[in-house]
Amino acid sequence: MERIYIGLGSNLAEPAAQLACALQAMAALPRTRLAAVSSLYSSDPLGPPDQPRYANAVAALDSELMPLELLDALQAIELAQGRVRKDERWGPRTLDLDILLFGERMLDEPRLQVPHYHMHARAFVLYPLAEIAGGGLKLPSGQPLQALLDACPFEGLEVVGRLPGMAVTP
Ligand code: A4P
Ligand code: MG
Repeated sequence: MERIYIGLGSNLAEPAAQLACALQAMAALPRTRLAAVSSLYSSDPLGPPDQPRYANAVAALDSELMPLELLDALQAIELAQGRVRKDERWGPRTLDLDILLFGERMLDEPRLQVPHYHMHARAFVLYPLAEIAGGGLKLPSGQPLQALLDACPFEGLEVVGRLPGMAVTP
């Protein structure tokens, strides 16, 4: 059983509902328990500016799935919720599920890099992650989450509530 943190993002087709639906789907994965969910955040889009604001959250899973099994499962959830992969980088999407941390693992495979390559400087990842993991969490590099938070202002980010029916705490 390993503790895994997932970053959720959406900025199309009722973003908050997309995240709630994705949480239900993750909770239903085999050999997996949904252990914690952050508040729901609204964030300025990173990437092309002519796109709607994002809904973001972070969830903790306890799972016996192997990393690539989990990635397959998450991509199936993205597809089930209407995700269309486009060429435009960082463009709008109905659902993005990123594996931020997978236990203590450092993975560098063609389909999967963990820790997630962009988590270190993104407020919409770091603040919800800290909410459920605590600033004392250490990355596999040994770097404390708190050090990343100190270098990343709470900017363009807003707590907008809880995800419906998801008041799950550690
Ligand atoms: N992949 C490799 N490592 C991982 C991982 N740790 N977790 C591979 C998940 N996937 C991983 O992902 C492309 C490929 O990355 C996958 O096929 C998988 O094998 P994708 O979801 O198809 O592409 P993407 O998400 O468009 O690209 P990228 O570079 O991952 O984008 P990001 O970094 O996810 O950024 N602004 C706000 N405010 N909030 C957001 O949530 N999100 C993005 C997307 C842009 N701007 C945003 C937000
Ligand atoms: Mg992604």
